Amino acid sequence: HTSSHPVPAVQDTETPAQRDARMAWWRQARFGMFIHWGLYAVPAGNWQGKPVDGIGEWIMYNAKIPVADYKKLASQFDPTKFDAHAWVALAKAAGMKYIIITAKHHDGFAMFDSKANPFNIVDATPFKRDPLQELAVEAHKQGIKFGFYYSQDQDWSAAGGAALNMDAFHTGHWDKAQQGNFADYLHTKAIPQLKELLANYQPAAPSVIWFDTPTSDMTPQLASEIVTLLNQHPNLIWNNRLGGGYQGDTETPEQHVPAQGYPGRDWETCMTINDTWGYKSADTNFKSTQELIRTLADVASKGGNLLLNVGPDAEGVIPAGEAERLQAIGTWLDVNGESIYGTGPTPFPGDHGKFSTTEKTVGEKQPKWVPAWDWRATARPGKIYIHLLTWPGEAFHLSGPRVQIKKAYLLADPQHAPLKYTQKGQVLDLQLPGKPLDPNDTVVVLETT
Ligand code: FHN
Repeated sequence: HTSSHPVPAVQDTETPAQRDARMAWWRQARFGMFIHWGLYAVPAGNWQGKPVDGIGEWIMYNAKIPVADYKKLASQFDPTKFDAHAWVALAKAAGMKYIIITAKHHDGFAMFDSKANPFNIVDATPFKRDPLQELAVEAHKQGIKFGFYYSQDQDWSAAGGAALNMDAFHTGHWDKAQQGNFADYLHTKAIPQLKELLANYQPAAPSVIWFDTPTSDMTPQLASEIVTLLNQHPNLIWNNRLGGGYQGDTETPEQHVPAQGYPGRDWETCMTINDTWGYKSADTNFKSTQELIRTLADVASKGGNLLLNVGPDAEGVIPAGEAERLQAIGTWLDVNGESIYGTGPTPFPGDHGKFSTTEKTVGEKQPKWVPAWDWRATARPGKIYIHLLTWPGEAFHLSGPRVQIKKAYLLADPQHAPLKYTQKGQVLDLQLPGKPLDPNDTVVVLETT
């Protein structure tokens, strides 16, 4: 194996078969829960009585809150309504197969019991509990995978922690307390905390470390020190946001579904339900259940996973607008999960959308691929699933199947009554009922064996 990395990572040294085995559960999963929860839930988007523009977990940066003032928020953080069992049960009811929670976001506050740094939920708040421990144990009990998001690079409350220089008018830092040496920060905070996260949650050890987001401070040499640690946990999956030239396991498009997915790479779209990751009391701009189900079908049709975010509040409650939508997605998946979990991408290449530069979404500024909600396909050996996202009427015309269709039926029809169709060459004409069984996504199964 050849690798230009100072320390080869698991992806550099494993065989394709070993990789397939390591990624197997993740590729089956298709749908996970992202949780952005931290001190920023206390101000909830407001500072000194005024709303602060931007995403909730960036309030420290956007309002240029001095480190000492931000740290004072910890004394007000007492999420007594937090219920690990209920959160994991909600993820399961939604049909999600894994949970990734912010162990430490860019603000530098650790949501776990950390001996490496006192700015953490056990030492600095009246709550004194480790919610990540409780969640890890519950996830293990309820049989769902669990992982940690960790902001290894940006840390706005530690001396030497990086901050992005977002534009010409701001330097990366706004408080003298942030000045320091990045390598020192890494050696005294980030790496020791990553060690804690990897070691202290037995038997519910994390399955994923979700890094976010490298700056130029993360040199290949520094990143390789983290890789040395990751290499001690051979089953771990980690994303492409470590930095230092490491590609990791997964591509991580944010707030959009890529036009063609990433053929040959594992990938996962992360997305908010409203317009913020961390809780903002004023943001109730929730996407519809229909849009979320369509997005899941879109992602699956390109062979990816959807990591859908919730932003619990400072009491430890997942906003009702988010929980309700998750329940509704779960209801759809109860009937239609076969067309999502463990499926492969569409056998019918072609575009279902267009690029737009005007689309405004959180986090990214590049042109976005804007989906058309016509139909999508997913597949597994012997079966093709046609996801009808907009009802085509009583006739559906499909160009493309290269194999003889043996039977067609609606997945949501408990009888699986056969649908009439004609197939001539690579053209299939399907007769459908006048109305969809489910306006969100009615799935037609085409059996090919
Ligand atoms: O800056 C963060 C943001 O707050 C959020 O955590 C997202 C989630 O993918 N990641 C970063 C931006 O890429």
